[in-house]
Amino acid sequence: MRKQSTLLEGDIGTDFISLCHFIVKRGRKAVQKSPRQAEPSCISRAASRHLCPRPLSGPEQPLTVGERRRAAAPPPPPTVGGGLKHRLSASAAARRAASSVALRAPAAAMGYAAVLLLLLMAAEGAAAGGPEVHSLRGSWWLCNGNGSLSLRGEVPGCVHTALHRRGLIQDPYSRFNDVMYRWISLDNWTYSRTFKTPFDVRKWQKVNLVFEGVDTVADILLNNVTLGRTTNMFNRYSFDITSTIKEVNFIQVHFISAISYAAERSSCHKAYSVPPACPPPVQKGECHANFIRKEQCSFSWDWGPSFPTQGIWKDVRIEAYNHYHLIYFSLTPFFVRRTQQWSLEIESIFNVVSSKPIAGLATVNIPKLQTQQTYSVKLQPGEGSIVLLVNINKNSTVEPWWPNGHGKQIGYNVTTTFIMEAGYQIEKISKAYFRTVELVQEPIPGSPGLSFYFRINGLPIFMKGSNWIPADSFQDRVTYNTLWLLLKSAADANMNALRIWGGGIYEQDDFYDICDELGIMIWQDFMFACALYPTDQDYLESVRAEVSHQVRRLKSHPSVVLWSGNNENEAAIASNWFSIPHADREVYIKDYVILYVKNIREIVLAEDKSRPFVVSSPTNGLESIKEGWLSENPYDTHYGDTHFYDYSSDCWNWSVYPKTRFASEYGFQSWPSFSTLEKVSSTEDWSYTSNFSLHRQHHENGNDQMLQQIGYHFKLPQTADPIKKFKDMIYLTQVMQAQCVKTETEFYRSSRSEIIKGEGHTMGALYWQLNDIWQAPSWSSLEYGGKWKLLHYFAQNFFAPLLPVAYEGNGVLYMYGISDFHTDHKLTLKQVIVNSWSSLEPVCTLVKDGVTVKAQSAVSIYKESINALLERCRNCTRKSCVVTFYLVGEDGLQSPMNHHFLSSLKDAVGLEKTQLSATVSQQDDVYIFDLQTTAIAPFVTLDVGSIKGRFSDNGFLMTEKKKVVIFYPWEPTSVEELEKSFTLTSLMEVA
Ligand code: BMA
Repeated sequence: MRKQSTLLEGDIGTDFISLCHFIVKRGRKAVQKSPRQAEPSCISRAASRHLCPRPLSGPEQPLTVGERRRAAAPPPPPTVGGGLKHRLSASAAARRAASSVALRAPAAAMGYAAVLLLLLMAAEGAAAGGPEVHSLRGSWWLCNGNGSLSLRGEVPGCVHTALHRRGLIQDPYSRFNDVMYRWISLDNWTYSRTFKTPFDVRKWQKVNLVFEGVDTVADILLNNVTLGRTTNMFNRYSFDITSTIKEVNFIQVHFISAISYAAERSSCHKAYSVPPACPPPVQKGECHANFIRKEQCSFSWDWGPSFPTQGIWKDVRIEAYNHYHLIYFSLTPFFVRRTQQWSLEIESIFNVVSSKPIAGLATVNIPKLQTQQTYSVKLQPGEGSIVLLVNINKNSTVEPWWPNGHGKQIGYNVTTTFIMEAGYQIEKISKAYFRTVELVQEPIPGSPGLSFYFRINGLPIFMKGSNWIPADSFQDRVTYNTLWLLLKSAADANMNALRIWGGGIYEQDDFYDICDELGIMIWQDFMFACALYPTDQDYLESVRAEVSHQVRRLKSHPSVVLWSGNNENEAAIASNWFSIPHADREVYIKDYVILYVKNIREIVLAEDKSRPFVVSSPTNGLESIKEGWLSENPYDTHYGDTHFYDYSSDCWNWSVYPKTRFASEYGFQSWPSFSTLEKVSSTEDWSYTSNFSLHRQHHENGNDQMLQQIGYHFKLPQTADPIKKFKDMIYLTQVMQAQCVKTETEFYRSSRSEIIKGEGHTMGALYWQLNDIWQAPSWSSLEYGGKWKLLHYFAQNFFAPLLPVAYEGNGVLYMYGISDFHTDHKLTLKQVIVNSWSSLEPVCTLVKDGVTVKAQSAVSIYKESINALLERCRNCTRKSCVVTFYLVGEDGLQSPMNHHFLSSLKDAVGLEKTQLSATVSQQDDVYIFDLQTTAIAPFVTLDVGSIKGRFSDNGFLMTEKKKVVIFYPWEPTSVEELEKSFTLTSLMEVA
């Protein structure tokens, strides 16, 4: 990058900041100083919990003194990751593998008498006696550290949402509230409630209190007995409460401020510092996020606010059972090349209470694939896994799961039944998806280095998509509908992949279910980003449990195609973002390898052999491994993936972009639309230079960078009307962003099939970033609330399966035909139309028949010198004409219309003020916008304010008198409502 900021020297003991985006080749990461943090004490500070009153009237009756069923024993240590902690050691894993083999014995090996007996038991109702599950979701009491605030709050939920719902604070996203409400995260809150045990506890051998997610550091008490402490929001915690539970119970979850905890952990790490200490001041965030296993961006990011929440953010329940209990259940497919047969690995992880092994039968039935197999199994006391290897009937045709645009997303119903000699029968009904995934890193003829691409079901797939960040600072506001709208929008824009970025969260189950359904491949980062991390024993233990839990939870999803250790941490060390003195480097390299290679990678490989793993993004992949897991230059275009940002070069100039193997991050900022900002701002905020506009911009110089980029090709608004000026600026930032990301993405897609000077073979374009966490300027293409920015409409086109792309080099206009189709297509390049800006009638057209665009390739389809073209189209100059073009094939096959500007639009000659008009009508569930123009209009934009929905096209170049645009509403609306909110803009309206 042309990074303007300079690197300030400092030793590691100084508080640091990291700017987490960075630019390849062109510079180093900017590091700035920030005020030193107050030194916290190393003594664990208990929250002021005694001040927190017990509820007098809670969601249920206040606690009465009840009989404790058993004498209160000292609390057992909590088990994390579903109580499977001990199984993570290498020897334990080996033991498990050995026992798994024994369990694969077919039922025939078991005596027939025993089989019969078990089946009889099943018939006689062994199904009875299954576990009792009692949810503790719902209304809890919340109170702050000194007891001055006490209120009801929902679980799952967090303190901020509870305060807002009760009217005690305003919308935290409004105006400057992120900094005003800092006190909420600095306080130590307590969640509590009473509950009656809805079953007779004497009937159960084991009762557990299970938290699917606690955010983050909290002491858990039941009936005033401390059960343990949670310290990792990504873990599942299970506490044995068999001897603590009573008929009526009082549960307390005493939180400690995540900010104070992180500071304390950092100050206790005395041997050496683990930078960065603090985010840059422009982010208005909190320090030491890397010392707490919590959503890293909740301490602020360059697109997001600082809301380090406290709360019980996932399900919490009581589970009571006898004999055994199923904790995890997963299905992973494998294709056995030797036999050309699919197999399914079904892994069940049990907790067995009985002191003796429990034998039984497991039956797997996949009716559609005429596959049924029965196995004799034996559950050993304690925790352990059963692995069933199901060979799919060779005579059945298995339809594989395909990414969006490449085929269907077929899944098969699988019923797995466990009938055991003791206890109850378990029947699991699930879906199995069959697909293979390989990350191909092999030599490419004519190029140094290695390829880096995904082969799905044996077919190379170009990954098209973007990067996902958390959809809200308050996860309890993220509903199924929120996720569906965002992910469907990704699929509708022809995306087939998203990277879940490592500074956020492992997403909720619904997210992955929707991706399975829509064919969106997931590149899943582990949650480490833009920082170095500690590796002390308890931290590592916590991470190990987290990784194992998340892999077990997610590995059945066909959408997940890659595990990736972290975001940019290989680069952080390699490019020395944190100015680590050379002599100290080894310590950090060692920690890096311990964390991502010796722990995370080992666990992932042991838990899931069905998908690839890379240690970082960006990385050089195999080359990084060769260089000791850290490459000298992880941005090398000949290996792995790259992240690339350059805000100062003219983004229309494709020659600035790296001809990489895989572009996993790149992008430009824009502002969200006025209707989105209006909800969280006041009239005085509505200017590009207001305090509000500065406050919301978390990326150093972000607003100026946008201005600079706009200035290359567009005139800035001059109007005296301040609100119009603000709206025009917003519009221009969106036009600029859409055009920049279009140019860059088209460059990556065009580079798919060629090697030039050893570079190329690009097989992925994931721009930064898909969605927003709040209403602020960012790199996103979808605004907070789901509204499509112009970039998203452009993405729909630039990710189209069939696309012609134009670019200039040395005065020559080249066109490429890009196809993601599985078969070759004979097409017509129809047409290259040249329009003069001043007329809706084309000056000249060119039709080129018999253009072959091979399956899954990018090929050159047209070449003409600009001078020849201008000459051919009489009276044209670079400034007075524009080129549009598209591809047409048989059976209605058609690419989107694309265009190429021959000069900057600020220099265009002949562009006139247009009279744009539209009429709206309803047709079934959609609305039709009939547009008319009196002259060519660039970047025509339809907007219906806050009415939820999207248009079929937007931000287009209108070169014909009429155009029909469809509006797909996401909630009920009417012609009248649409007309009221409707505005129509083009570049010519910016004055
Ligand atoms: C990348 C990401 C994020 C960041 C983005 C924009 O490096 O990994 O950390 O938000 O750049 O700066």
